[in-house]
Amino acid sequence: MFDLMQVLHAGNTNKNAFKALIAAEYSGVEVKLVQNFEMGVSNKTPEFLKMNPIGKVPVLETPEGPIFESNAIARYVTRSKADNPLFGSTLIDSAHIEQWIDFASMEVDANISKWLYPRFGFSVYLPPAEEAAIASLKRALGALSIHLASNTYLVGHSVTLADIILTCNLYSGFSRILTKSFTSEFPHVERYFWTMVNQPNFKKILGEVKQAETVPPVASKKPATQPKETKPKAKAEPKKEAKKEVEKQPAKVEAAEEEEAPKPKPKNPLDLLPPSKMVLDDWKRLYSNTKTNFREVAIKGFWDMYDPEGYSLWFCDYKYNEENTVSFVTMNKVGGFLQRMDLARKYAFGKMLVIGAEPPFKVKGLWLFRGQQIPQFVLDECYDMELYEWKKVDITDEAQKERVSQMIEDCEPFEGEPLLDAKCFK
Ligand SMILES: N[C@@H](CCC(=O)N[C@@H](CS)C(=O)NCC(=O)O)C(=O)O
Repeated sequence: MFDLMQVLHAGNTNKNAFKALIAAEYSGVEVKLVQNFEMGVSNKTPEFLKMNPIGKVPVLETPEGPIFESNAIARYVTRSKADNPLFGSTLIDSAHIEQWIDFASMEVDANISKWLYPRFGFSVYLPPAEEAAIASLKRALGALSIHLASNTYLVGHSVTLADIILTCNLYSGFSRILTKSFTSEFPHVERYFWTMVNQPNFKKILGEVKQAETVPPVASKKPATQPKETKPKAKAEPKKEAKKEVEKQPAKVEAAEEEEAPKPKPKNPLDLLPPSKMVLDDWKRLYSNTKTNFREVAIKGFWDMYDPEGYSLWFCDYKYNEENTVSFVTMNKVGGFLQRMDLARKYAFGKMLVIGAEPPFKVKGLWLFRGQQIPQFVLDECYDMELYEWKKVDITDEAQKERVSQMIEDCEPFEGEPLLDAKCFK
């Protein structure tokens, strides 16, 4: 066991650095985070580049020499304590711990980063690449959720290094892009994540964790750069060992790797519209809770609640149905669209139908939006919008009204054809 000091170079919001700091808490190993680390400055000095020639953080300075790559650092910190249970006690447990560490890095972290960083403007934003990243992330979280349905921890019956690394990766996602509507598909992952971040050793480093409420909009076109860390802010804790050159700082929960402190959000123009008697959440609740007599209860309720002054209804029709030759690809495409509409959750309700018994499948939808127009921020932020023809519903036309009702209730056959899928945005 090495008692000598280990010094971690990184900003105090870096989730990769948190891995080692949390492992240190569990292991009773002393790791100090350097003070006043400045991203882009501290990691570009000749001294730093001697420790890590690629100039990235974190780097751990140890009495035996420097180490880079956060997983390697976390392993070293963990191994600093002999027979550390964080590494498991049998060969197979250790192998499983390594397995989940690789899974956390390659399947979870990599896909969260591919989704998040282009949105922050750190790399090029390409919608199909985003769709692929989300699909891969869902696949990973689906598998993880199955494992966690019957396991409290990834391996064995207590926290291991695999839990620490996975939780830090999930933390990056939950706090910045994985909204509740996204994570609710993976209930066991949710339960696991909140259990982990509330363990005292995690909480000490991560602080109070808050789930992202919206998917960050795509940043205005910026030249693609590497993610930057927030410049450390003034310390929130009084110094305990004032004379020490380096000192442990409380980890901040603010968006790690963002370039600037977030600016106050401008109000959404839809919040400035005259109040409406229709309460969107009431409708969504009625929709979700109606299990029988849907026509008499939910559809009737919808028309009773509908406020044509405060809201508008829209039909949409996919422009490229001839491309919809593979059922699951078509369904995934619609799923991706709904995912990207997350930013409009407070202002919209939607139904999307995939129609037909044979390919090519038709995709048609119905949307309810706050206001009389399709909200501009939706047109700006959600690229799928332009893949559809949009037509405002004329509710004085009974046929159109009936079509609205049929779409809400997934009426089958719809326009003479069976439904392959019906998805709801609520
Ligand atoms: N795989 C590396 C990732 C390191 C990394 O990408 N670090 C980012 C901050 S999270 C960085 O230092 N970026 C600065 C740069 O690219 O110059 C690890 O886990 O340590």
